This record gives sequence, structure tokens and C-alpha cells, in this order.
Amino acid sequence: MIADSLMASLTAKLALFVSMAALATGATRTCANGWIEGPSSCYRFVMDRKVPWKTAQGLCRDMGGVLTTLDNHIEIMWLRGYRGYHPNLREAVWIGGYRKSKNWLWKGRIADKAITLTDWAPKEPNNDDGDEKCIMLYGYNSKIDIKDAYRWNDKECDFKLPFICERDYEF
Ligand SMILES: [Ca+2]
Ligand SMILES: [Ca+2]
Repeated sequence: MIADSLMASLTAKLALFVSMAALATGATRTCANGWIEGPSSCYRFVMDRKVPWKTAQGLCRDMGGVLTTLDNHIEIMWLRGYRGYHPNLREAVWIGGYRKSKNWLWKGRIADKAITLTDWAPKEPNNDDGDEKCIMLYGYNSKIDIKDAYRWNDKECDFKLPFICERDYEF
């Protein structure tokens, strides 16, 4: 219960921060049907399918996007806040980060990009069993410590999870 009220207070602050950020940009933009407007692009939460990372990436590409990349603090905080507000989005999910030997990269539609800003959960990435090369976001439930909720974990790529796609605004 304490964790829940902490979470509510945290998400309320995040939401305020993100709406201020959105106001500051002042742009009009829209997202395709079924996509949700975020601070700098559109997101699609696919919570009704659990698939390996590579399959999730392919499904996002088929829908005109990629697995979500978390490129800056606003995007990280917006997504944490958004999932905190929506109980149906609190499961663990794949995002578009992966490891190529020692380098963590965001998978792009054309080129990959080095991950420079990270939001790893405490003690991650731990490369458990030496085979964790894909990035998932923790979910949130009564068993998860509030400080770990929605943060990053490296996970074996064949593990099956729901996922979040991202694509550009429609103009
Ligand atoms: Ca992004
Ligand atoms: Ca891990």
C-alpha cells in the first residue's frame, strides 16, 4: 500500500513534468490509429501477445515502427509515468535495445544507434547465465520493489514478453 501511494505521487509528478514539456514544444501532431501520442513520437503497447525480442522487433517494423527506443530523460520518465497510470500496461515488456558483443545499441529501421543514456534497474545489466543480450523493462506489481519498477533489465532474447513499438508522428 505504501508502495502504491508512492507510485501514485511519483507518476503524478512525472505526468505534470511531461505535460509541461509538451506545452513547451507547442507543436500540433497526431498519431496513427491505435497509437498513443508521447512527448516526441507515437507508441503502441502490444500487451496481448508474448513473443521473443526478435519477433517483437519484426512485428513493430510491420506496423511502420521499431521496438521503442528510450533516447532521453523525458521519454524515459514519460513512459514510466504512463505505465504507472495504466494498470493494464504494468507488465514487463521488450524495448528496442540489444547488446552486440560489449556495446549496447538501439535497433533502428535503417541504422542502429549506440545507447548513451541508461535507466538500468539496480544490479543490472547482470548478463545472467552469460546469455542476456536484449533489453526489457520491468513491470510493476506487489512483488517488485518500487525502485526497480519500469526500469531496464538485460534478458535472454528468446524469453517471451509483450512489447512496445514506437513510430514517428503523422503530419
Ligand atoms: Ca524513442
Ligand atoms: Ca539481467
